[in-house]
Amino acid sequence: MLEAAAGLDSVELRGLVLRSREALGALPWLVEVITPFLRQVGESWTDGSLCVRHEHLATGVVQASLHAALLKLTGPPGPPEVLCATLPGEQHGLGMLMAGLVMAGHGFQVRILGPDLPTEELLEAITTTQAPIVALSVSLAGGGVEADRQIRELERQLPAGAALMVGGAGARSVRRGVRGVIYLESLMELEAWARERTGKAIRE
Ligand code: B12
Repeated sequence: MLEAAAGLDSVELRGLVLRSREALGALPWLVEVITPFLRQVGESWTDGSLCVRHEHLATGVVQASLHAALLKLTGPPGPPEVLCATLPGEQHGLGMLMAGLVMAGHGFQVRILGPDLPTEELLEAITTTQAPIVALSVSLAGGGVEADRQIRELERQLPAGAALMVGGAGARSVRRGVRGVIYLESLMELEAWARERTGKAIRE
């Protein structure tokens, strides 16, 4: 996959992504293929072996395949509902899509509100949908005291009955995190959380 990205071969990359999705279940695909691939892209970008154009092409292919997988899993409307987003200023949106996909696999009605979402927009969306879960993804680049401050402020303003879930490489790290927020370290932890909550195994 890295070779296809380096060669700007989006057709080959799309084929590899789709074939691995078909060969594996949703969770192993995300954990064993997509996550390491994105991390490799990040490392190659840092060491200069890939440039922005390669990263953008790779990200675009992955993003499209995650959206396609999400569409396939979307069932009839109804509870449990979840809103997925990232904090203002956070442009890394793939973790949010991956978390959404795991939850959709468990029968959650997932609404993707996208990255870099203003707090007031998110609060309006929670009020409109009355979703009980709001899942946020915080990247390595986005995590830190400012993200914690935004999360604390959001938690304080949440309507009754709504809970905030936060994950991603920058979500908490060594920081203590914000009281009242559900922190989950990985997609595996999310899968276990969703299984316990719904009593259902993940749909493929
Ligand atoms: C693609 C990418 C971008 C794209 C994002 C496009 C998009 N549509 O998402 C763009 C080009 C926008 C971008 C920009 C930047 N990026 Co960037 N990016 C990446 C890259 C290659 C992949 C990101 C990704 O999707 N990762 C997905 C997974 C792999 O991330 P994860 O957070 O570990 O999440 C996993 C789990 O924690 C969990 N999870 C995630 N979210 C959630 C949520 C819940 C609820 C749960 C339960 C679980 C969960 O599931 C994930 C999969 O297993 C990473 C490399 C990397 N290692 O991640 C760099 C990386 C994150 N970026 C980096 C940097 C520096 C930047 C910029 C500052 C660069 C710049 N100078 O402009 C900007 C910042 C933009 C901003 N303000 O947000 C650095 C951060 C380093 C650091 N320590 O700060 C990284 C690590 C690259 C590197 N090696 O240097 N980036």
